[in-house]
Amino acid sequence: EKAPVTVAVTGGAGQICYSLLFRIASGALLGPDTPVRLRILEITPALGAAQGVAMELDDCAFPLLRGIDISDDAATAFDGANVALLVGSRPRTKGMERGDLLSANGAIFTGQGRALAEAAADDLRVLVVGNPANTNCLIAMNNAAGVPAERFSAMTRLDHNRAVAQLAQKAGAQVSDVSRLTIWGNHSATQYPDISHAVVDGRPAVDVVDRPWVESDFIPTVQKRGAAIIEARGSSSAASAANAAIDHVRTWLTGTPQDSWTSMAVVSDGSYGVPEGLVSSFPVTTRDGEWEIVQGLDVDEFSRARIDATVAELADERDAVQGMGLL
Ligand code: NAX
Repeated sequence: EKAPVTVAVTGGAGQICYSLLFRIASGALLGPDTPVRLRILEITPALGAAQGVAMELDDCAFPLLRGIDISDDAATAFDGANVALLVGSRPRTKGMERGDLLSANGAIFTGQGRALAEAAADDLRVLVVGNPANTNCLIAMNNAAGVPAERFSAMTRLDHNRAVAQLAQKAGAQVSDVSRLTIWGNHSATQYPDISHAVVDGRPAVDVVDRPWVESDFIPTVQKRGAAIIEARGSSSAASAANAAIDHVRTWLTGTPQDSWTSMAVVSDGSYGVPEGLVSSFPVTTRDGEWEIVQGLDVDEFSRARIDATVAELADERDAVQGMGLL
């Protein structure tokens, strides 16, 4: 039997984790042959609720689940973690300014970055889901001394999956027939879902769908999908976010398909004019737990303006948290 893999998850009592933890324990994250140990981090007042989730995990009698530990101390929760899913964060509440949001999360992600560096396993891989995801990731990455920056990523896979589904529906194709779609930039309403290199059923997507649809329907629908879910469901995306987190890590560990790529927010090396050091979503290929930014794609004027706008927002967020001494 394979050795168990330790997966640390934060925000264990929250709504995303109510779906995510069960998928992990069932084998969806690491495959049907890999036993898993869960280590859950929650804030002190939510420990009881996290305990309740652990009871339900027990009640599933998942054959691959080899233990659940719960803590309100980051270094304890991250002990030996091979994979860390940072889901918990401080959401924006009524009347909160952006600066308040960044500083509240700054306190969380500086501490969690340090705790990961101190306690996690050498092969650690980190996915930040909690918003503002790119900047929270930037903060954790910069505070995790000794952990290579390439081990950190933020989630734009939900945006990517949303874009794939929208394009497939419009084209009358299956989602599995869509490839080479890209989400650029920030996981926010400025993100740029880009179909200019996408392929639908062997044909260039730009030949399959019309430009007005892309500009006035597709792009805003993907950008505002989170708000549309809240409007319809009365609470924010949870199962689809958990599913995207599973997809993100599974793709990272097992690889992208030949001739295609995925979208991941990773540290920029300056590719496509994105300033070095920002955590931005890019077209990315993966293999055996390593990622690479797809090189050499043409960026037309339309795409350039949209990439620049979302990257400018990321640079603003970086400047704000840098000004707070969080990096
Ligand atoms: P919930 O509010 O249901 O759960 C969050 C949980 O995190 C709570 O139980 C809270 O106690 C816990 N928490 C807060 N601070 C913590 C800390 N310092 N350490 C450990 N746990 C802590 O939110 P949920 O719906 O689960 O969403 C979680 C995060 O994902 C939010 O920030 C949300 O904005 C973000 N999302 C990100 C998405 C993405 O694509 N990147 C999409 C879905 C989602 O909106």
